[in-house]
Amino acid sequence: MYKPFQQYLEKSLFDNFDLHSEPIPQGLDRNVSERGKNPATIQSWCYRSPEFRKIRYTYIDAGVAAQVFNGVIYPDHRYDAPLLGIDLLSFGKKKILVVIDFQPLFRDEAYTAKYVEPMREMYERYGDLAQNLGMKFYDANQYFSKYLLFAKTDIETVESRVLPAFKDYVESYWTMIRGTEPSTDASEIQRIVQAQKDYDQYSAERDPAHGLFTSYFGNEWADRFLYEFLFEDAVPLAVSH
Ligand code: BLA
Repeated sequence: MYKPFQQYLEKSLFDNFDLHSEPIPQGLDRNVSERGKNPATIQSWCYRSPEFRKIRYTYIDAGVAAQVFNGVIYPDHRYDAPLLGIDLLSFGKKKILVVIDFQPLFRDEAYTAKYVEPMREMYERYGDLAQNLGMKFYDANQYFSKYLLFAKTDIETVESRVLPAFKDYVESYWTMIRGTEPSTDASEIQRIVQAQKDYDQYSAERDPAHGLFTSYFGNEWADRFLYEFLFEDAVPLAVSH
């Protein structure tokens, strides 16, 4: 159900950037589970380009039980720009949740003016997808912008509204990165390295998908997937889930 999103992203990436494939750790690029009622397949892709140090996305296809398209694009450390975050979820037709955001690395006023405020016009075109839903797992004030699209919706709206919004966010993310001057200052770059690392740590610790990965593929695989691929710059906590 989210395959058109993946196809669009892939084509737009290849059309706009000089992509190189990045290896995915052994056994994490693809897995198939026969545990559930429906067989579940998870598959991931990873690239880099001069502008982006890590482009990763994952598709989970468990038939009607689960369809997920999740991805994060990390700019090169010379750019303080937000990350592009995508989480499109569908569980058994009734529960469809879509999240698309330019995920800010910093929260100060200058940063917000530079990267978040320009999203406003685009955001306002999709008012129906900006539902102000409360967050259970994450803190909406950390690594989310106030112009994120976050909606509980249905299959028709995914096609008619979410896909156009997704394309708009993706294209304007490319425009944003092109308009950003890469830093050459070592201490500024170090600050960005740390902020992206903090994002991985925060995300790995909060990720609501660990249970989903465990139910299909087991706890060991779930831990590896989280800490060796999705959020590889995070350090596992001493106590596991
Ligand atoms: C919520 N994301 C969720 C949920 C799951 C996933 C299972 C909980 C849905 C629920 O029951 O309410 C799934 N997360 C995944 C999967 C992967 C993952 C499958 O990382 C990896 C393959 N999440 C992101 C990114 C964003 C994001 C990049 O990974 C940013 C756009 C947002 N996901 C996001 C938000 C919620 C969510 C805001 C709601 C969480 C909350 O209520 O706190």
